Amino acid sequence: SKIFSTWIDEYQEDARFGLKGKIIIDEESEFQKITLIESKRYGKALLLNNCWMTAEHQEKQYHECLVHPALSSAEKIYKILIIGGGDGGTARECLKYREVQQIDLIEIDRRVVELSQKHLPEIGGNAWKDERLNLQIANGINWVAQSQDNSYDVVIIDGADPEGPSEGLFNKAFFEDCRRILKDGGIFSTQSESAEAFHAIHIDMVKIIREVFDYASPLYGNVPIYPSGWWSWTFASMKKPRYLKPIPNRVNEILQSCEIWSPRWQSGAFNSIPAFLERALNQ
Ligand code: PUT
Repeated sequence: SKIFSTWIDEYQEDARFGLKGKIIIDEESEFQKITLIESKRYGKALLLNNCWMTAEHQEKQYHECLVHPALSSAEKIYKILIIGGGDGGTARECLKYREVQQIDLIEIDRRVVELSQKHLPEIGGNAWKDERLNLQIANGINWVAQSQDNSYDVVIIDGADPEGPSEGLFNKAFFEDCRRILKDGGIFSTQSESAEAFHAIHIDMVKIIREVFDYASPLYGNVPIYPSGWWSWTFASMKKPRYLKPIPNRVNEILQSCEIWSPRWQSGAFNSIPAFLERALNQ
């Protein structure tokens, strides 16, 4: 019988964000502490180094928002790079588009993939069996550094928070390499933390991405288990803010399968920037 009696919390400066549940897995991988829990409210959920990563019944809030503003709008979407994303949810959303021919999914921690495939199979869904998916267990920063110029149509950074193996996914040198490997007409997408719980990190990130790309815009949405529940993703491109204009054929292809994302939602989310954030980003 299931007894959801333990509080599992992510602790952040004077606040904690938690679920009642039961711990299924608690182990140290080569890279980090991995915890899997089962909760009544959001189903099974994954934490890395005690920070919430994903949960069965609210992962769409995160994955749809990270993927669709980029894939619905990039000039081409033949070849996609995902750094991180070992739970498979980002790949699953990308594979909804028939135009996608190849996804290189570079996850540093083999155990994240193995445990997600076993305990969170619905998140990756059919992605794990899709021939278009090239899963590599490797260091994403090295992968980007070693990739040729102009080699990807979309680059998606689906890392954890800026500590442990994900720390190097938040700096200018890395973003510059991402721009270098992006094709003309391509779109860069990254999770960019909470504008409330990790205010300084979020603002710095958006500002640095704006220094690297011609255009970059944060998009705000909700992921209830993450600190503050208010999350952000940042999209960037060269020459024009290409991520603001979903292509109608692609929209028609995916719209019915989305729980959160739609062109209307996206437009609101890009525009719902609170005044204090707009000021902070413009300083
Ligand atoms: N890729 C998941 C982001 C995690 C935020 N805590």
